Amino acid sequence: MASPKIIFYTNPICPWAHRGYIILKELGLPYEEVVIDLDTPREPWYLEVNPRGLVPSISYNGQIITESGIVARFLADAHPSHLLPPSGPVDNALYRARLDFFVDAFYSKVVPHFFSSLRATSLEDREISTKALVDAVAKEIEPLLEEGKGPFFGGSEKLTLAEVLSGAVLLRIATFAKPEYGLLHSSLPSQLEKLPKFKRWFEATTQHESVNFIYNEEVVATRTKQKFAKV
Ligand SMILES: N[C@@H](CCC(=O)N[C@@H](CS)C(=O)NCC(=O)O)C(=O)O
Repeated sequence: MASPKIIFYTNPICPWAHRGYIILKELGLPYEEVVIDLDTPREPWYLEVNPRGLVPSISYNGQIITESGIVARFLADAHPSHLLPPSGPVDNALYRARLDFFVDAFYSKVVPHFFSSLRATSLEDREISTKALVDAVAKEIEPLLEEGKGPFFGGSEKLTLAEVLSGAVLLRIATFAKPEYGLLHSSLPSQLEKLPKFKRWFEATTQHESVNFIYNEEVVATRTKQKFAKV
């Protein structure tokens, strides 16, 4: 198949746009990058691309697709690869349902505690949300990961759509817990390390080049600090 013409409207500091960088790199698709300034009101031309004014969006052979999860799923479906099997037969459909459930568990059960922890204004509150985050990983994520096979979702040796969708948050957890940034409780990494399957998944994902090639932790941490200081 000839390469599609892809324009990627993005901003590298945005965790949702980060999903787009990961999947485009992993699929080896060429694209034109258009960085949208998030500090100023969106220009009218961009509101025509995405009336919500958010990044990411893509233009794929002239068709606009918005919302990071939908963009990622579309690209994975349009370009079959190790990231996601086609939807049939039933075993594939079942695998996709399991992957969707895993990503849902991560975002609905774990990530809210990550945000509570960032917003905590006292050490006590931060400790409470840190414990809640670790407990949620133990209850919701650890049992869904495979042992003894590849480190990625479903025991895959290669990256999957699950890591495309969660890698940006995993990188931020690793960064924000560093003492120099102090955005999360410094005991978080050592607590998470006690969960062996999560630890392996976390390390393999955050060390994967397609996940981290765009990530500038200093810029992201500084910006996040400013944002939460304002809040
Ligand atoms: N649900 C959207 C969220 C995207 C989003 O919130 N993007 C932020 C940057 S990280 C944005 O464009 N903000 C611009 C604004 O709110 O004005 C997605 O997954 O694509």
